[in-house]
Amino acid sequence: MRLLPVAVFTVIISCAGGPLETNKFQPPNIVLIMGDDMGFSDLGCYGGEIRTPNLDRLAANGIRFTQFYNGARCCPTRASLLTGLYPQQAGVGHMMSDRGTPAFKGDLSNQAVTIAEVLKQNGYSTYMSGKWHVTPYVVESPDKKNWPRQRGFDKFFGMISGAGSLYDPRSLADDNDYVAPREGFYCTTDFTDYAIRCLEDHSPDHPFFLYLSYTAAHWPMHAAADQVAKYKGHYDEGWDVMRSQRCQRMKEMGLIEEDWPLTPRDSFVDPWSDSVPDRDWELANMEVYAAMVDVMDQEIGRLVAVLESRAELENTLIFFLQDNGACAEELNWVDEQPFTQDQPPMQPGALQTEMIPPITRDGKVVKVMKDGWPGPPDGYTAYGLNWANASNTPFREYKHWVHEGGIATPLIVHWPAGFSAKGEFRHQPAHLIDIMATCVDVAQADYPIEYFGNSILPMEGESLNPVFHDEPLDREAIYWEHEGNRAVRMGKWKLISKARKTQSFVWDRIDELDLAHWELFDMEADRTEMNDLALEHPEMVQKLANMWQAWGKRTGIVPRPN
Ligand SMILES: [Ca+2]
Repeated sequence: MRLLPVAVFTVIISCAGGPLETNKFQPPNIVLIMGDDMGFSDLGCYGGEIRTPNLDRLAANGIRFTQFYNGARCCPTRASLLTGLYPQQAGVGHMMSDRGTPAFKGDLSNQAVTIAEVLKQNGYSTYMSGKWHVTPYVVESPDKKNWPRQRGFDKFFGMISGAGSLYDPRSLADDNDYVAPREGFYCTTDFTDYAIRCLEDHSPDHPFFLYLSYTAAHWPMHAAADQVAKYKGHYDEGWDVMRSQRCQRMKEMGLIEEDWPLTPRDSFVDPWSDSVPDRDWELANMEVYAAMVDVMDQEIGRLVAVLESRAELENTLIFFLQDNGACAEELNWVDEQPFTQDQPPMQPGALQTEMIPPITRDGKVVKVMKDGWPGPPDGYTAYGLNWANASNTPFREYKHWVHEGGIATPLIVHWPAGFSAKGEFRHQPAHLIDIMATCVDVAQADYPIEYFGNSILPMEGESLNPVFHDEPLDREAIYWEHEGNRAVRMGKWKLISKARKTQSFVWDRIDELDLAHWELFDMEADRTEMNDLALEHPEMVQKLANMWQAWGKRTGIVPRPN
């Protein structure tokens, strides 16, 4: 375990023989902040045109990872992030339904511990605000064994489930009880308010861990009109211009290489023109999306200001990341809404249990996608594939897939007392599993072999602390599986197989080593995954596919349940 010279404070204690100098390790506070369903290049400090001065400031005074990876979707990412295991080892290989094997139980495994459980045992106070989404959402008499309070958090306010209205989210809970939102509730603001209250009530005689998990900028596109107004007209030149401008900025920043080609516009996206179908509705979606990210950044600024005012910013390790790539979902699976006319307002205190509320709290019918308008509570829209393609510049594919557009995320790390680098990039590939290992390392914490009688799987990740100091990361490979999409990254090589939807996925065939369906990319020469080298390097395909298969068996993914 590395000792951090800058985080070691000298104290003098008295003893019989006179003053004795000794070193007292001061573990850092840890703040882990995550955005939801965002593209790789949305933030200003990752090439985006959305105004994110607070995250940009953390990046300028810290480091940015250029090849950090998540788990392609909300729940697997959260399970992996919280436990330092691959999602399947933590019991959340897919969503929150039980598919019959431990890897796909859809509920956090008792062979996993959360970062909060580990740090709490090592003297930290542990707070969580925001989206949980690693246990099933049950309305009546839920089993709460995997709610945050039972998984290591001293305090919790947020959503047990995944998506919902940002004004009236379903499954909102305060500690162990479902609650209704206050008047004027908005997820991003209220989650931050709660996090700030935790910090203000925290006694500084010991460190804290805060997990702040926003639902911005997951659909629906919800933001206040005054925030959206700031982006009015900003996207009138359309998604093609947005893509080329982002790509250019990323190259100028040194975030991506000059010779990596921008991926072509997704074949399902129309070239932008003023006569593109539903032009104004499309533009309004992107304006609201930008406002959602902007508001999140403002709220992060508010939290950082509290740390600063309490003189805690210096020795607080802050992470910011996103849970999956931009989301191309267009809600085309949504049934018709039950009401066509406005209804009486909901009773104060009535719980919201619907992902898409049929009415707003004041009784207006909630209208979905093109029946509605982005922004206010009675609209329930997604920005869809058109803008997701631009949001993920320069990559291809989206949330769900394990191409770079699905799994590449910014990772901003800020910790003035921990490392001296300012504004630098780190190009080492790293993954969610490394966050637990990093927390254990910098807190000099013990990671349990056994927890409340259950044997605990060893951590899968590596501490990123050496990378903070620009030292290499020692690892063999990183692996993914989501909905039958498979990938492995070893050094510069990345092998990918996309699940074939025409064959009702490949659940029953995942044991086959099907060379024809693998793509191989040299990520140093071609991070945008444009030049498939599988036929040129069949031996590398075989090697990596064998590694993936061994990993799949070790983690319980293979054989795949029906
Ligand atoms: Ca997500």
